[in-house]
Amino acid sequence: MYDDRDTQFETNVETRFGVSRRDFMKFCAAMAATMGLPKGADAQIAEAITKKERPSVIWLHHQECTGCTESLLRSEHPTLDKLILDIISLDYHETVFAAAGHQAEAARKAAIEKNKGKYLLVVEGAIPLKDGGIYCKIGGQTSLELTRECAQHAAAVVAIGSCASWGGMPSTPPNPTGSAGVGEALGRKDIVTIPGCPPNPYNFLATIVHFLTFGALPAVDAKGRPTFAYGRLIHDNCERRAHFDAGRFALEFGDPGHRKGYCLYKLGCKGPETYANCPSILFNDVGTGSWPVGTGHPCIGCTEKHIGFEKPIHALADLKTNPPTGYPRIVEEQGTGATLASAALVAGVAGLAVGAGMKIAGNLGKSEPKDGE
Ligand code: FSX
Ligand code: SF4
Ligand code: F3S
Repeated sequence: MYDDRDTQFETNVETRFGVSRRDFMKFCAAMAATMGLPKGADAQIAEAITKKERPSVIWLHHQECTGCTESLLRSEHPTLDKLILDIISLDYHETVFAAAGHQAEAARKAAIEKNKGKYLLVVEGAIPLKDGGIYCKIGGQTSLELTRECAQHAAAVVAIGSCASWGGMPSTPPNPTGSAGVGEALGRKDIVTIPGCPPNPYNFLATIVHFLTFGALPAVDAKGRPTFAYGRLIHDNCERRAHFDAGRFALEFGDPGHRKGYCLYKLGCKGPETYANCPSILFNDVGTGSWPVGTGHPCIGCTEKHIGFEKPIHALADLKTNPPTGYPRIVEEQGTGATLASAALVAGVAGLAVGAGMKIAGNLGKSEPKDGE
C-alpha cells in the first residue's frame, strides 16, 4: 500500500504528473466520490494510478463535433488533461495525435498488435450504416470497418458521448446517413456508454480509473451506462426541485419566476425523464450552478435517446419520478388550477396514481408567480 506521507511518492507524483501531492490526492478523492465508493477508495485509486501500467487506449472519431474530447481536455483546468494523458497511454487519437496519414494508421495497428486483449477502445461519434457506411471514412476505411477491426482485440469498448452511445445528433430523424451508436453498429450489448453531448469528463475519467484500479469496468444499467453516473433522474437532484414540488414555475425566459430561479419544467425541462448526475457533479469546475438548469436553461435530455435532439425543447417532459403516496385527497376548487385530466395531458402523467397525480396536477396548474410568492 502506498503511504501518502512518503517523500518518494510525493516526488514521483510531482515529477510524473506535474501536480502537487495535494492536488493529486484531491483528484483521486474526486474520482472515488464520483463513483460513490467508500472511504479508503481514494488510496486504492492513488496506488493504481501511480504503480500500475498505464492502459493502452485507442480512440476513434466518427460522426461528431469533437466536443467530447474538447470537454475532456478543456483548458480551464490545467491539471486534468495532464492527468488523463498520464493515466492512460493514448496510442491513437486523431485530434491530439502529432502523427498523420500512414504514420498514424501504422501506430494504431502497432498498438493493437502489442496490446492484444488488453487495450481499451474508446469510440467518439456515431457510425453511419446506410449505403455500406460510405458517409464517414478514415484512412480509406469506413467507420464501421475501422471500429470492427479495433474492437476485435479490445479488452473493453467504451462509447463516449451520445453520438457513440445511441447515435446522438447525427441520428436525428430523418437520419440521412443511417447513423447508429457503437453497440447497434457492432451488434454488441457489452459496451459501456457515457452519453451526454458532451458527457461530463469526470464520468468518463471515473470509468477509466475504475478499470485501472479494479481491473473491470463499473456496473452499468440496461443501456450500458455506469449506474454511479446515470442511476438517478436529474429531477431528483435538481436544486430547483423544491419549486417544482411547490408549483412555482418560470413560464417565459426572463419572467419573474425565471429570474427567481423557479422550476423550468414549463419551459420544457427534460430533467424529469433524463437520467444523469449533472446537478451533482456540475461542469467545468467553476462552482455552484454550472450546469444547464443551473444557468437558467431547461435540460434538453442530451443523455437520452428519443429525447435529446428529438423531442422539441419546449415540449413538456414525461414525469418519471414516483410521486409520494401520502398526498391528501384533493377537492378541486373552481377556477383555482387545472383539472386532473388537463394537467395529466400537459405533464404526460396519465399513468400516475390518481391521488398523487391530482396533487401534481394542482401544482402544474399554477400560473405566473406573483412577487413574494
Ligand atoms: Fe459532440 Fe462528441 Fe455531442 Fe457527439 O460529444 S458534444 S456531437 S455527443 O460525439 O463530440
Ligand atoms: Fe429541475 Fe427541471 Fe425538475 Fe424543474 S423540471 S426541478 S428545473 S430538473
Ligand atoms: Fe444534458 Fe440535461 Fe445534463 S441537457 S448536460 S442531461 S442537464
